[in-house]
Amino acid sequence: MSRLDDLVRELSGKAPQKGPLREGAFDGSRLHQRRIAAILGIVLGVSFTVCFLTGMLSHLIQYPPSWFAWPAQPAGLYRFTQGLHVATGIASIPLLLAKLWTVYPRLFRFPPLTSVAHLIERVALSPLVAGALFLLFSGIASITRWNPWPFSFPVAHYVAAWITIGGLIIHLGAKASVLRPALARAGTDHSDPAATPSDGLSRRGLLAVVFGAAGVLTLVTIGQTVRPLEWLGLLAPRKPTVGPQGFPVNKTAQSAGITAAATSPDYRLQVTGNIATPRTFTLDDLRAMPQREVTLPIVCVDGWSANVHWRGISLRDLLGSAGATEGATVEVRSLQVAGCRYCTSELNASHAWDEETVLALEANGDVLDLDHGFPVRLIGPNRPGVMQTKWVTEVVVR
Ligand SMILES: Nc1nc2c(c(=O)[nH]1)N[C@H]1C(S)=C(S)[C@@H](COP(=O)(O)O)O[C@H]1N2
Ligand SMILES: [Mo]
Repeated sequence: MSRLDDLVRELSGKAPQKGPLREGAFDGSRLHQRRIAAILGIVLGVSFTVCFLTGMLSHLIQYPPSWFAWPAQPAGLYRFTQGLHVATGIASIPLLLAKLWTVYPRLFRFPPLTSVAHLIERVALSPLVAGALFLLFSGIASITRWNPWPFSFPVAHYVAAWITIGGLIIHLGAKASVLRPALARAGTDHSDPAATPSDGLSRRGLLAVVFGAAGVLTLVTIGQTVRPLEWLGLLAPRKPTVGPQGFPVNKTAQSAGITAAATSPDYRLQVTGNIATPRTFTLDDLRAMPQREVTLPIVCVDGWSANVHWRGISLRDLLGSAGATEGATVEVRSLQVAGCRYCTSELNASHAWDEETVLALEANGDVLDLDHGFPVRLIGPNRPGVMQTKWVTEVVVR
């Protein structure tokens, strides 16, 4: 190993006398200092890990493997975890930028490589830095509904998350031994001479600015899911009370191409699949059935949520009266056939049979707006918005 290490050092050549690689090029700044890098690293590591875990959870809920079943209760859990996902992602932006700025002089250190272990550590930085930048950038693009890429956002975001967390684990392994000294002995770093100029931003000042920025960004966006802070949501992509019937619309009936089918007198709701006899209902049939009222939020994966009072047919009652076996899983299908990412959704047994899962005909006291899924939309507790299918026309029992 030491031969290899010698070779790596040899390849680095001689120390240059000029430019950022010369010795002491960054010695004048106390802000490019280990302690700052370590503190920012810890806070960023925590926010990234929370963001990663909540993101993986959201992925599991939307694409459940056989061993995973997300429960329908507690009803508001997904609202919390997804709010946290988007909030930690947003707060990570100033943290990441500050961290990169604090450590960038290290790219210019001489010799660039000192050992094989150092080489591996350096190489692992590229997936970490590139992955983190991509995750935050694509995430922000997505919640502001800007989709310029030729690839699928959820797939790319998911793959990048694994690459980034891999890079983070290697980085933590490499830095574990220097973390404690960096935190404990402020001022021993060679790039932190005692004789730093007394003007300019202090270390504490830098941290205050960075954490302050993260805090302010959180405050002016979190109102999209935390109702009491809605008035503060200057930069929130969505105002949860703005839209027909007092809540937002992502996909309009027109853009889904279902206006004619949804408003036609020929509209039917069918119950099919694993039941003795398939059943068909007109809208009048549905209105004549016993109605259930629930207050449940729409929780968009984009991080906004809106409380709505719904009224409609209990899915559980409908399944029961159609003779479905209790515990059967269900797929609901929309009238929408174009641009279909969310034209169907699966309900596991917990969601299909939960007391609060409803095929809604009304929202906030009025017949459903066409843009909210008229004549019938699915609404269930503890589900991502993407799984709350609008313009439902078929319930398939599995
Ligand atoms: N058929 C259909 N249902 C759908 C969608 C859709 O595009 N098509 N969008 C989903 C999304 S992303 C959310 S957040 C909820 C609420 O979306 P809305 O704001 O468009 O009503 O409905 C869901 N149901
Ligand atoms: Mo959504």
